[in-house]
This record gives sequence, structure tokens and C-alpha cells, in this order.
Amino acid sequence: MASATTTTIAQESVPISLKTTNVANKDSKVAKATEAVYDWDTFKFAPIRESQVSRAMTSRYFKDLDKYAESDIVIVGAGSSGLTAAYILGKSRPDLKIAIIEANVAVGGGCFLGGQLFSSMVLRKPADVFIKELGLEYEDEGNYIVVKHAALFITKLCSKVLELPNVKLFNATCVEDLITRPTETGVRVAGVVTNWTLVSMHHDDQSCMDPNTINAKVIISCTGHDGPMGAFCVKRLVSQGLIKRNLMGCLDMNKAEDAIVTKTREVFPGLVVAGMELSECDSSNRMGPTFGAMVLSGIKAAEEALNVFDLRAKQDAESY
Ligand code: AHZ
Repeated sequence: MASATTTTIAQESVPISLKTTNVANKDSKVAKATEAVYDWDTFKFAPIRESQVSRAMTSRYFKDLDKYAESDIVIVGAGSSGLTAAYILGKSRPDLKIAIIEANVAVGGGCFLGGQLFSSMVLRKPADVFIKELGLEYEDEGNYIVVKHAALFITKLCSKVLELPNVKLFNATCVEDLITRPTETGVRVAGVVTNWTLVSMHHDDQSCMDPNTINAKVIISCTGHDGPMGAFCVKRLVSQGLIKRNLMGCLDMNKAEDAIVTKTREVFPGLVVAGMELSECDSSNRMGPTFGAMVLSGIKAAEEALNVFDLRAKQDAESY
């Protein structure tokens, strides 16, 4: 059977129509798995001009940059807590524009592996409720569940986030400063200062490369515990004397997970902190490779952000 695809190439303003004809191979040994199997000897892709590829990407990216320059909520860090917060917020409030800024090319933070270099991911109950909602299979071990690979969890969560029409992920982009605005009682966080991560990493050996900005009513910071980029927003506010630094405590799974979840909150006007970044201002213990707290902290962060959203939006509308 022949399948015909007609492609129109816009060569500057002159459209050219081209046609490809491919023959499906129903006798293929993989034909039960996919219809996209052809007679490879005669196979040809629909033609394309390189500029079409460039424009397909850049026109959309710059439209998104324009759209999200004024965001409602910015989430910094796309690890397990940040992506959970994004998913819950995006689903709860389809009317809000939510930008995620992730320093790495890949999302997931510490959640592509369970712990050390092991694959499985352990989550203590009651985090199983959210895992079930995501449609993931797991083994029930009583007080905890095990997902067969941490990457399965994070990629499923990420794909659900990316499907939401009101959420945009800007990856390979880092937050390198915060925007603040005066309030009657002090200042509040009013947005983020961003740069390509590769540019940020070279501020010391290149001439000054100024950043970009995103205004937002509420920022949720989920940049993980201290590291080359971790705990970024907490450390930035500490550097300005706006909050106190209390270093992450030693590992105690039982104390750590409850503390991270229950203390997930707006730590400074306009800035909600979730996940392991919180341990760097509350001195909470670390929990190591058990992820229930990251999921539930992300959910609580979404709730806390919406609790203060109207107040921060009002303050934002009253400032420039
Ligand atoms: O790349 C970082 C990662 O994906 C990203 N990030 C950090 N600084 C950033 C910045 N701008 C943009 N300035 C930034 N992105 O934030 C993400 C953090 O993910 P994570 O998995 O490290 O944090 P989490 O709090 O969601 O999960 C932590 C899980 C735990 S617990 C634990 C322990 O107890 O030892 N260790 C880990 C990794």
C-alpha cells in the first residue's frame, strides 16, 4: 500500500510542493508493533529545507520566551519535587502560566537513579497514592512501595507535565539571581534572573554576559541540597541577609521526610521552597534514597503557592 505525503516548503516567500511515496511493509517481523514500517529499499523522507527546521524551533521558542516573560508562577529546578509541584499546579489552575527553569539539559535531578547507582526507587507510604494516580506500577512492601526504575517515575511525571498546555519547561537555563520589589514591611521576591547555564558557568572567563528576566507573582524553588548549583534561592537570600542559613542535618530517614513535607512553605514573601533545598534553611536531616517526601513536598508547595497567590498577585499589580 502506498502512502503519499505532500509537503510544502516555504523558500522565503515562494512555496514549492513536493511529494513522497512510501510503501508499507505488512510482512515485516515488526509490523505488529508499528504501522511505521516500509519497504526500506525505496523509502524516502518527506523533503525539508534546513531553514524550516530552524524556524520551526526558534519561532516557537521565542514566542514562549515572550509569553512567559510575565509568568504567574516560576518553578526553579525540575527534580522530583519541582516536577511534582508543576504537575499539581498545572492541573489545579489551568488559568495560570507556569514556567519551569531547569539548569541541566535533562530533567530529573537526583531522581534518574534510586540511590548510589541502583535503579529502583523507594517511596514510603502515603506517597503511593500519587504514584497510583500517575498510573505507575509498583511493588507494595507494606510501609513502602518500590517502583522498578526511578527513571520510569521521573520520565512519566515529566511527560505529564509537558502535556499540560499552561506549563513551559526552559531547560539548559539556570536561575542566577532573583528579582525583588519593596513592600510595606521589607521586600518580596518578584521574579527570577535567568541565563543559559553554559553562559552562567563562564562568567569568570568571558566578558560580562548579561542575563534575561522573568517576572512572576510566586516563585517555587526546588533546587535540591547544597552543591555547585543546589539550594540556589535559599543561598541567594542568605547572601543578602534576608533569611538565615541552617545547614542540612545528617541522614535520618524517619525525621527527614516528615520535616521536609510539613515545613514546605513560603519561607520569604514570594518564595516557596520545596524538596531538599528546604533542609538548607531549616537544618532538616537528609533522607537519602527515599523519595516520598519529594513527591509530597511538591504537592504541598503547589498548595502553599496557591494559598499566597492572590496576595502576591495584588502586590505585584500595585508595583511596577
Ligand atoms: O539541575 C538541578 C536539579 O535538576 C536544578 N537546579 C539547581 N540549581 C538550579 C538553578 N537554576 C535552575 N540555579 C537549578 N535549576 O534543580 C534540580 C534539583 O533536583 P534534585 O533532585 O536535586 O532536588 P529535589 O529536592 O527535588 O530532590 C532531592 C532528592 C534527594 S534527597 C537526597 C539526600 O538526602 O541526600 N539527595 C537527593 C538528590
